Amino acid sequence: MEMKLSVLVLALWVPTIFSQSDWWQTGQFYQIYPRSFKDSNGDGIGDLNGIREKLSYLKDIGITAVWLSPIYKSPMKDFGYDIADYKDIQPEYGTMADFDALLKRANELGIKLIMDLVPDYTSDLLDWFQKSVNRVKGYEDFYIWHDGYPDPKNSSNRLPPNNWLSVFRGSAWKWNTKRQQFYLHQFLAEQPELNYRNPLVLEAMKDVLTFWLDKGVAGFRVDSVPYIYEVRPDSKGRYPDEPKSGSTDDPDNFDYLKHIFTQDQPETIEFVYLIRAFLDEYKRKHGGDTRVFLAETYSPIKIIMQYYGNETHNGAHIPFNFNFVKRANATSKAPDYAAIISLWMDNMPKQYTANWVIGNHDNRRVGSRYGPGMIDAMNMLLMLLPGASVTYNGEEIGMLDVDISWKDTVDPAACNSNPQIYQQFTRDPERTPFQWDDSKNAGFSTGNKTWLPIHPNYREVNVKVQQAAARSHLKVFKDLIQLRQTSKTLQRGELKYKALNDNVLAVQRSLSGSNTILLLMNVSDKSQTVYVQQWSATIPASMKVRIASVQSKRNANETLKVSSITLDPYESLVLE
Ligand SMILES: *[C@@H]1O[C@H](CO)[C@@H](O)[C@H](O)[C@H]1NC(C)=O
Ligand SMILES: *[C@@H]1O[C@H](CO)[C@@H](O)[C@H](O)[C@H]1NC(C)=O
Ligand SMILES: *[C@@H]1O[C@H](CO)[C@@H](O)[C@H](O)[C@H]1NC(C)=O
Ligand SMILES: *[C@@H]1O[C@H](CO)[C@@H](O)[C@H](O)[C@H]1NC(C)=O
Ligand SMILES: *[C@@H]1O[C@H](CO)[C@@H](O)[C@H](O)[C@H]1NC(C)=O
Ligand SMILES: CC(=O)N[C@H]1CO[C@H](CO)[C@@H](O)[C@@H]1O
Repeated sequence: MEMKLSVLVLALWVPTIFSQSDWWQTGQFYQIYPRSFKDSNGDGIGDLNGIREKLSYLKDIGITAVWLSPIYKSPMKDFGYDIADYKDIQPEYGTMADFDALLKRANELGIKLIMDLVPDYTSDLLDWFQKSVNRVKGYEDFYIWHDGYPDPKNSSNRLPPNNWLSVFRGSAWKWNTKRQQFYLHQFLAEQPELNYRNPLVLEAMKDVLTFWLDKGVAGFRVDSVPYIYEVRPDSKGRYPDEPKSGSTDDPDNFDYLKHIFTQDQPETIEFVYLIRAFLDEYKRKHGGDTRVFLAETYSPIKIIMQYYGNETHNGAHIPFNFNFVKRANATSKAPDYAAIISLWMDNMPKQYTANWVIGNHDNRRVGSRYGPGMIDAMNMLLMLLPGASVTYNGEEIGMLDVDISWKDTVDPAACNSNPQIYQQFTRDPERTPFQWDDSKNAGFSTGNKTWLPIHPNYREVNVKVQQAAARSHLKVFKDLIQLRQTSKTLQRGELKYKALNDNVLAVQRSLSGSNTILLLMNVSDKSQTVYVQQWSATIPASMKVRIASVQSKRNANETLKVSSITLDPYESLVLE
């Protein structure tokens, strides 16, 4: 009897203990692409003062934390992912004083600011590389250098060390005439790979982390994580070739090879644990909130789970879950969505926090990828699933891709190809300027030219219009965040989900003592009736509409008999 009582007490206590979730676990993360967010000085390029001006908008819609794509000094060969000074600001974006003012304003509003750290490679203009080229003592092995091999057909030529390819096409090795060696670049030739087998490189990167942590940033989104290490060369200094993938005949295409020696090496997992330990140690020493670690990785699920941590080591708080981005599109059916949810939830050990990403600066916009009818549905899914949500700027108003001609194309991933195939590679369409209002340049810039064209739909699709409209994507988005922030069920309730048929996905969140929340989304263009209680007996007989997609004829607070619900094409409903 006594025994039973203590079990009962424990059972009552456990949920309260577990309910102490850290700030990031149920947070709404928002990615700003600084070049396209808001231009404050009319040069057609977004900047830090522009971001500062718009922070109150982000506060108003309920954003917890903002991560900024790189703003460091850069020759902009890859729009900032080629860093020429890790401790300075790109002049087009402003000054360090502007950054400090931005951070101060963010702190006032209670929005966390997260920097994009690019640790895998640097710009070739960074002094580390210049010193390495010149074999300055201490920098000789900062990068990955190799003699290559004599060319039997041409005595004045040398052949690269092996067949490895650059993500941006062609050989990943480039001959440096000054040093008379090849260096490795997995991205642009102007982005040489750092050599983490040299412990000084990790120390240099920790120094960068400390610089920004001391300023007060809330953490880092770490770029290109899988590429940090390459396989160790053999005793003769040889790097092995990678095998062909069989997925394309184009030998310059990165997908031509299987990247077994250049991605997700065991040392890369260890690197992630070291960075996490460094951030945890910083918090122990300096106090304050958890400094978060968001990791960019498109790796196989088993590897991503290792990036979370192992039995003894913690890794990234948020190893990005890109499965909605990579595995779903306009042709996906409800069972495909259910499978994507399972893929994460069934593989993730229970002690970790899930996260969901539906868009970013490297992938097609949600409305262009799934079709405009799915914009609200995808935001609902993002906000109702357990864990952190990650939104790319513009997805809250349903911005669409812009068709960009070869002439106007600026993304190196596309410029390195040709006019026939560039559209496969270009990332410009999802990077166009943010649409604030219906004035010149969508309110993004007062200049005469913007760095990428504005979407012609900007008069209808913009923040101002959607704030004024009775129903809009922005209102749905804001209502969803408000629900996340106030609903205990969404913060820590159980998750249940099912494809009720080929076209309707149901997601149920429930917590004893708190309202049940149900998402129904029709992913197709026809209407149909579903019987959700046949699926889940814990769904109440009648529920209130909390949030309805813009296509819906239903109104908030309308009561629905749940025994049978007919959804219009693409209609999505959040019921409570
Ligand atoms: C031999 O290699 C050098 C250096 O790469 C190159 O400039 C030259 O054109 C090559 N000669 C022939 C005949 O291919
Ligand atoms: C966890 O990772 C650390 C660091 O890489 C490693 O030393 C340790 O063996 C791993 N533990 C397990 C159980 O795999
Ligand atoms: C859409 O996604 C499915 C897998 O869900 C895939 O087989 C198909 O190739 C994708 N289509 C496009 C156009 O990307
Ligand atoms: C923009 O164009 C107008 C009209 O052509 C011109 O007067 C003005 O000087 C231009 N502004 C800039 C910043 O180039
Ligand atoms: C729905 O009900 C809530 C609370 O009862 C109220 O605050 C809200 O204004 C209502 N919404 C609509 C659209 O009627
Ligand atoms: C709810 C639902 O699935 N409704 C319809 C959605 O569209 C599909 C196919 O286009 C219909 O078959 C469903 O009945």
